[in-house]
Amino acid sequence: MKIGIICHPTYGGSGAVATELGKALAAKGHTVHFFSQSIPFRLGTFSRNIFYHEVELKHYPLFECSFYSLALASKIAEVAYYDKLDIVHAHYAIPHALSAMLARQILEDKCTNAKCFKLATTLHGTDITVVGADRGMEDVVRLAINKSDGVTSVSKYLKDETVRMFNPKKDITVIANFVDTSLFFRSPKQEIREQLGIKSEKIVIHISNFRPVKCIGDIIRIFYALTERIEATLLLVGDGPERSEAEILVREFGIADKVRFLGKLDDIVPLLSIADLMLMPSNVESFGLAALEAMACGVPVVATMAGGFPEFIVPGVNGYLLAPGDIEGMTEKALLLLSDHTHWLECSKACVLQAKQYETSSLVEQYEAYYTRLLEE
Ligand code: GMT
Repeated sequence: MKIGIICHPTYGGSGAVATELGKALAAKGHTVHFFSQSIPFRLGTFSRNIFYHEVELKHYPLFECSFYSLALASKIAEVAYYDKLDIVHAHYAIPHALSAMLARQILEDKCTNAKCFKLATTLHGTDITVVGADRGMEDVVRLAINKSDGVTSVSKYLKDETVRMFNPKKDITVIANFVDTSLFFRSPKQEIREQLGIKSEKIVIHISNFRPVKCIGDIIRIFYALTERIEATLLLVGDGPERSEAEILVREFGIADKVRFLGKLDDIVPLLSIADLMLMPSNVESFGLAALEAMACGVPVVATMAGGFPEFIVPGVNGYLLAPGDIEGMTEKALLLLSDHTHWLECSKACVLQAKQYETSSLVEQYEAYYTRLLEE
């Protein structure tokens, strides 16, 4: 198949899933064209089957905006026409699905096949729960959903939310996030601890784009409570709007020497491999890819009951789930995992087993079957 993938290039789950999907499809012999504003952060490879089309932003003096969606539509139309794309797969409903719709209209008179390409849209979460919930954006998100030939969501939770909020015309297929366990596995290296200046203390980790939904303040509060009982270091990987607030809180609590802001690192396996616990106190999380990747590396996760977490985190077996904002509850479960090594070991093994249920190869097969269905319709 010839597949176009539109994704956000920035540090975040939807870009990661789209890019890993495209790489896996290319490895299976499909031709994959990526469309993005800049090179997706996980692409980092080249192959005869992978093409990358940077969408160039035009700045005109008269306008304050840069018309990304329009430039993207022109680019998709051009590539779809000349490279004869079968499928265009938009990751994140807006603006990506809308740009693909426009590309189809551009091609209307040129294509022998009325639709040129089939449009698949994957809903990742905040396109529905945050942007879609904004009354000013609701109708365009609904249009993006209803005009796609097929819509998938990354969890059952997100499917239910989408049905509740938008009552879409077509059924939504759930295809979960995935992890490549041949790359994400526990392989602890002493030198990583040494490089970070960490001795024998426990390591707590969080990875995200520090958006308000991630509740970074709660992570600092939980970690502060932990340090009153045990020796620990907190590794914060990623960056984003809540970073400054987090730093202020860390200073106020007097724990700056125990908290490391590491920035947007691509290679997270070495850090996950030395981590004892991941904290994910999000108040909205459609799936939680970072948690799945941590589990593949044997790291139990203390998360919230929000969104998709309950679909793969089983309390007491491979992690714990508490209500959003329940700092005390999350601290207590974190302490339980960090102070009872036998329990930690059992959870860690269960995490690895659970992650194998979300192996890249099997989820990529689901996407291939999905594309085939769309093409046959
Ligand atoms: O918030 C993020 O981590 C980024 C966000 C995105 O839109 O890129 O991630 C969303 O998509 C991921 C991949 O499907 C999911 O694993 C995340 O749970 C989801 N984030 C939220 O729902 C907040």
